[in-house]
Amino acid sequence: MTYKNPVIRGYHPDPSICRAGKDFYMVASTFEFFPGVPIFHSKNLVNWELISYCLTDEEQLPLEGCRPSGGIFAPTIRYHDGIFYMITTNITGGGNFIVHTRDIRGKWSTPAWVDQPGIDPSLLFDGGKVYFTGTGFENGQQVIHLFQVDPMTGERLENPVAISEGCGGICPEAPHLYRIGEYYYLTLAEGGTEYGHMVTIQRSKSPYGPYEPCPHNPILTHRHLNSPIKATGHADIVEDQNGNWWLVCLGIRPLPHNMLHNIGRETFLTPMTWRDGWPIVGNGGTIAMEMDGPLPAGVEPVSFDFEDYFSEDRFHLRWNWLRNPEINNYTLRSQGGVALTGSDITLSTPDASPTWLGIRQPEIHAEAQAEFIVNPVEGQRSGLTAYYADGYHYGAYVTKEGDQVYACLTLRVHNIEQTFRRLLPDYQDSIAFKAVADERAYHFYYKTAEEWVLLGSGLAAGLCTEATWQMTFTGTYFALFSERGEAICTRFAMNAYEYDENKMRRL
Ligand code: 6LW
Repeated sequence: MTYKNPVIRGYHPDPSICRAGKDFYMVASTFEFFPGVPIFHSKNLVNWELISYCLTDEEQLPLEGCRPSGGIFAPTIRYHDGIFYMITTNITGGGNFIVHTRDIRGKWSTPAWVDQPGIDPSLLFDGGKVYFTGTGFENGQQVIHLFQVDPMTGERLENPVAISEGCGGICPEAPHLYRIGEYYYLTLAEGGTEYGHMVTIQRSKSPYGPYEPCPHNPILTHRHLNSPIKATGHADIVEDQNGNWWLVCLGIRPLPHNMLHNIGRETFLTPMTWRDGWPIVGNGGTIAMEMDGPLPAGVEPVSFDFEDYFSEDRFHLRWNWLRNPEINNYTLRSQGGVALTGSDITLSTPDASPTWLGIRQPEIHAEAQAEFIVNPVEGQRSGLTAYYADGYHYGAYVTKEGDQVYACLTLRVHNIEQTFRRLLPDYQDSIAFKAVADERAYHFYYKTAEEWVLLGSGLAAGLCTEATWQMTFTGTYFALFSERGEAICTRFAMNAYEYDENKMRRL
């Protein structure tokens, strides 16, 4: 059966997968965004439904003062004896920790902290023992540490053992250990999570080593490939109920004819087979936008459209907040709509939680619309933003200066701002904003009557991971926001379109 990649679109990096019977579950990193670690469910490995989050309260996910791309790094999800475990790292507070649950759609436990530095922790349940693997350092060299751990308490049951320094690439990370037949297999990400990214594998008859590298490492890389998918790495593998093997990994889809990506590292799927005790991944160690494989169930059509009138008594699961939100600033109204109460915290306030409600941009070509009822006070800004981080965002908003109301667009890249303004002499009490993203730019419009009016545009290059002054790992959101006053959003809609090389304008 053929299917299309990415299987989870938009910023969903560092995927980890597990199987419980005929049900598959997948998680991804979330950094400074809240709730933390989304859980997706699938029966066919292609259609993934967002069903919950692992980290849903401040005790599990303290993000106070978290810098852009701080917070939650790579997670691992595993299922053993009726219990789901998720292990990850909060690099802003606490380090490595494990949460668990028997009800994957319900509440997860409080963190069981593991007294071990490093990132990318993983767990292997093997014959009554549980092994932790994660990155570490010895003699200034990045290594992969292993030790036995109590998964309920996080207690380290022995001293860490350095089992690998990687298979020759820089930054050996993202370890996952698997017991397959008589061998323990260790997958790693190497080469760094950018364009040199790759997946390697090695095996041993003991979890403590010594390990022998696969003769055809890297088993997956696009570092050499002219492909719309780049930076493939950070993989996890799973055997389905029919004995077929699959690998999920992260990858990026750069802006066409460019080496910049704005919608983050996404989740890709490829079939995997075994030959002479070593894995063969995808098309000879590469993956594609369309692949074929023995999927465990039929594929449903994928829709990118999303619309929300905020008419339920809870927020749709796709909505995220920045860091730990002041939830009293977000009121779902009985008559529909959400009231956003802005504070003095703005989109540009460093490491803070403005009144901001965002949804990931799933495709380079996408459009978001938001309708507001708002009577702005002096200095208020309420509207729709294309947001990457507190130093990188484009916001269309209504504001008031003196007794005049304006529709504005402010572009913020690094410490540079540019604002476009339109006087609204006949403004009443409602306005709509539209953001149209393509391979070149984000184009913003406002509407107070029948026609959309162009406010201005900001280059997509300004919201790219490669553009940020500090190393970041996330992707662009469309978000509602309000600063220094209240606004009611009555409708939000998003559409997205797979880009077609033939329709692409040459830049
Ligand atoms: C993650 C590391 C990586 O922890 O980037 O893809 C880090 N590789 O393994 C943040 O996503």
